[in-house]
Amino acid sequence: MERTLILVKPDAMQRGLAFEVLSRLERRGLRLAGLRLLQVDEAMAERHYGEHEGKPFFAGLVAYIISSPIIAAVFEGTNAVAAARQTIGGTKPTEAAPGTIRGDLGMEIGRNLVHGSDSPQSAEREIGIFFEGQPVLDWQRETDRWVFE
Ligand code: IDP
Ligand code: MG
Repeated sequence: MERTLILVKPDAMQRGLAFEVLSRLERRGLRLAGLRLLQVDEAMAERHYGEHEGKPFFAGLVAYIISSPIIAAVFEGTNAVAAARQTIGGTKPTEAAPGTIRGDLGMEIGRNLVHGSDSPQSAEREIGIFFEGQPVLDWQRETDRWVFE
């Protein structure tokens, strides 16, 4: 089944919203397959956000993501990447739809609470960064047939 990499970013950690973020994704129907609390270092941040290197916000983005511990999670399900990004909402919280994590809980693009992979290929790359040598489980829930057709 498709997997996506979710990060609960430092602002959500600091604001006590970590499980609010994870809970919304879990309640959507996505199945948790991996979970870690970790401190990202600069090298890991630059690897994860490599596509944004050279952009004016890159230094601030790296500083933000290493500014406190974060939670990395792997969620899976049918179209997990698209489902998670829909629940997360648009990058800019003031333009994100109400009912989304960013639309309900965020104010600024540089404090937008959560990361979700943008494609299955990105998910695979990002899971490799955050779960290298760490367990990601294959399991079934009794309720899966009520969520996935
Ligand atoms: P995404 O997180 O919705 O996929 P991306 O365009 O991949 O958005 O950007 C990655 C992250 O970089 C965003 O979530 C946000 O934290 C930060 N970011 C993107 N654009 C800006 C900007 O213009 N100013 C400040 N931070 C930005
Ligand atoms: Mg992105």
